[in-house]
Amino acid sequence: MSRISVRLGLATVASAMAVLGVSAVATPAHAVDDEWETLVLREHAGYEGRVHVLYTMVPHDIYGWVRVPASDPDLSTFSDKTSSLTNNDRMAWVVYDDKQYRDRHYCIRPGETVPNLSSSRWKFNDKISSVKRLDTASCAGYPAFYSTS
Ligand SMILES: [Ca+2]
Repeated sequence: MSRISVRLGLATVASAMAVLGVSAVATPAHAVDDEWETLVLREHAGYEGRVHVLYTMVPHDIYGWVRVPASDPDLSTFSDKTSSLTNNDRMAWVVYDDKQYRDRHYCIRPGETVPNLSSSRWKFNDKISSVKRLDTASCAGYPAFYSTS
């Protein structure tokens, strides 16, 4: 049920973007159907291991229920477990070391992926305990995993 709804929703978004002359964000080749349109956390480096996808289900007039990307102030059982991540969403996300969006943090933009959080660039392996969706595609001043220049 949800998979069909998500596909239809994406088609609608893609059509709207085409009308507006906006090109869709390229989806990484390793993404699978269940990982569309949201932030995907993986237990191991290289996008392996258990998957934790950030979304919530909301009622929809036509499709019944649809999946919508959603922040999480407490990753609970997936806290301190993430070793790689991918942003398949249209908006940027900020990942935090502590719950309730606190402590050290990094921003990941739409279409970006981080294959190994243990890299000396970030030293963020098994740290992420909360994740916040921004209302912009840019990092809006938050420190980013990758420089844009
Ligand atoms: Ca943590």
